[in-house]
Amino acid sequence: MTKEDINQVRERIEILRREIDRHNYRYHVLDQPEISDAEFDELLRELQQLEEKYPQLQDPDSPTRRVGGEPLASFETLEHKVPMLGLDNAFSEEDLIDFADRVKRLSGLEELDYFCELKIDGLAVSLQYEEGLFKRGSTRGDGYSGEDITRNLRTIRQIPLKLPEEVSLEVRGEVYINKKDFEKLNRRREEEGLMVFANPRNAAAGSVRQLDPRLAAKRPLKLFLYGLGQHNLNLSTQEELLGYLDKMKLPVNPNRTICRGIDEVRDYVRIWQDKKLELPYEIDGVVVKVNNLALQQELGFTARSPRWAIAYKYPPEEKVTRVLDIEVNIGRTGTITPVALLEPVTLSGTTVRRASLHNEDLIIDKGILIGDSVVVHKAGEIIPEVLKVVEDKRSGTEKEFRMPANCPSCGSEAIRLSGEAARRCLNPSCPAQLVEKLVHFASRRAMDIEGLGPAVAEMLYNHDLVRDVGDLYYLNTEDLISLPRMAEKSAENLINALEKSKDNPLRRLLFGLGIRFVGEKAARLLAERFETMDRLSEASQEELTEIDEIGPKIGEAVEQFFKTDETDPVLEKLRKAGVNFTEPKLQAASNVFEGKTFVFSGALNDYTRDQAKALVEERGGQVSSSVSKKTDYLVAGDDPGSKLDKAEKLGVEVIDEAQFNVLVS
Ligand code: 0OX
Repeated sequence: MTKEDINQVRERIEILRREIDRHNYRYHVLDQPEISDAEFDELLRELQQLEEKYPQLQDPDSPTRRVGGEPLASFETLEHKVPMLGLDNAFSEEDLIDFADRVKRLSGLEELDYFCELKIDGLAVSLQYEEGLFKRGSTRGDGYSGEDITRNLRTIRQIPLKLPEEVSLEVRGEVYINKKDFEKLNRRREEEGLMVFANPRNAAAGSVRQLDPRLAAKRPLKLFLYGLGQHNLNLSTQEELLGYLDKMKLPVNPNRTICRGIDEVRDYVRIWQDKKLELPYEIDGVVVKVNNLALQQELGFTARSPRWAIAYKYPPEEKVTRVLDIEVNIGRTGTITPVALLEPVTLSGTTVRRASLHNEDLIIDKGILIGDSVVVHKAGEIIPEVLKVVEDKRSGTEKEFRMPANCPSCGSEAIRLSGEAARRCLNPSCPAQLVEKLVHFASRRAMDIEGLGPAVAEMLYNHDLVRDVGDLYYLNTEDLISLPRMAEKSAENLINALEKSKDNPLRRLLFGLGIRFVGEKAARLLAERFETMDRLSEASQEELTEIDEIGPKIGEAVEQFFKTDETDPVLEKLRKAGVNFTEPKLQAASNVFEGKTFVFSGALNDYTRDQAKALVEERGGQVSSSVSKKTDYLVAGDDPGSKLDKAEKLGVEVIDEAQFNVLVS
């Protein structure tokens, strides 16, 4: 290889690294991807291959080097040159005014500007950059030294490994997990019999403090940065500081504002009291800071916290209610979960009647008895959770709950497998599991069979009409009408919904079949790669795990599923009934979208961004990454984020995925 050749490779590598960094930033920080996931993977793969072939051109700060190395035995300690102090709290508007009065008194100023930021409920971290390169990062610890979590932080794609300028500085912020991601993570953990996290904050803290960076990389960690530690920048206000972090392509929360005087702060705090429920992440208040940095310095710190900032804390939405009873629920994989039946209470706008208690250890740890008064809230503002028992309210009549030694549905032994927190019923013909399987199969994100909820599924089973999902397609209206409380119209609707569901793409069927560890994403990846059920059923471990993101655990579960004796008869029933076993390729269509511009925001259930874009383009339309007056439709998926606000402001038509489906069909 000549010198020119190697120079050409070097140049290509540099272009790839820059491009990958740019796309990472657009995707993870701006939420405005320009290219599809597949195109991004292609760039990354090309870079990986070149770096493997030319080891002399490797670079520890290359975007290919985000995860690496063996699990640690423990974390090293890193000292904070500038202490990472906590914040003083304000719990009322009076406390806010007291804070402002103190600032006025100490500064001698009558009027001054404050800067308000949302208080992210996560884990404080510090990141150190040297000459523009991310060198190390740590937790807050005791404020003077924390744990070296560099390798975990490197896995967070929002953290640039290289800044646009060669500056040396320490930035501080909060690592967090989105509410929906938290829910998904816990659902998966529950399925796997692992301990669930109590709230998004604990999930974020547990993940960041995970000793194996490869596991940390799988957690949906995100962060916002809001301050500096050691640095030699010349900045004059907090507003400017955050603008500078933005310019350095670091993730900064866009919901921030300058307030002229404490009255404006109070208004801001009031607005977010309700609006916080619309955010995709949890906040526990608003951080109010003196905007002028010189004045901040002048005001200085007490032993515990800065005098120039305060955290206005929203009261947590907690209520006291009673545990009327504890029942157990059997999931579709046999997990036996205790559930508290509560005296109904309203929390974050909905009536709560049940709360999962997850497993027996948790009941013992919290000391929950049947009949107890308990404090409840919604973890991640979504999931009802029993926080603690109000022991003072005990009357002595409360009863201890005992986890059943046998499955209450089929009587098989409820086994606690080693390393699992949950008990399981291992009987594959357990009625409760079969009913849950039917419910999952029919759920919106799977086969979307309207009218087949838990009550109907249970009746179908109890009346010997259905034993597995294959039997559903052999039901007729008469069968259904014979069920108690099933009107003719409902029966017809259900038959129609079943008929319609036969045309679902393979990915929905695969997800619906409830193969262990195969969630929606894995189902889609498998369907896209193998295109038919037959090809998938014959795929080897190697072929399965060739797909990025399909690891050995999923691979084995898929292989096992097709090997199990019970699977074949079910698939045969489905096939004979005419249920679609293929994943359709994107179809060509007419130019119905000519001149129309679409913007996608948030996650779609049925399509990857790439597929959705292709659907629009095949119909003569255009897809743009940002909303403007020229946008014709904003397609809002889950967690649509700021684009939705912008679309609403500009009067752009907002449609959901179902409406998009109608437009393309
Ligand atoms: C937050 C948050 C926390 C840090 C030390 C002095 C000011 N959780 O979102 N802290 C701060 O600033 C403190 N800002 C925030 N936005």
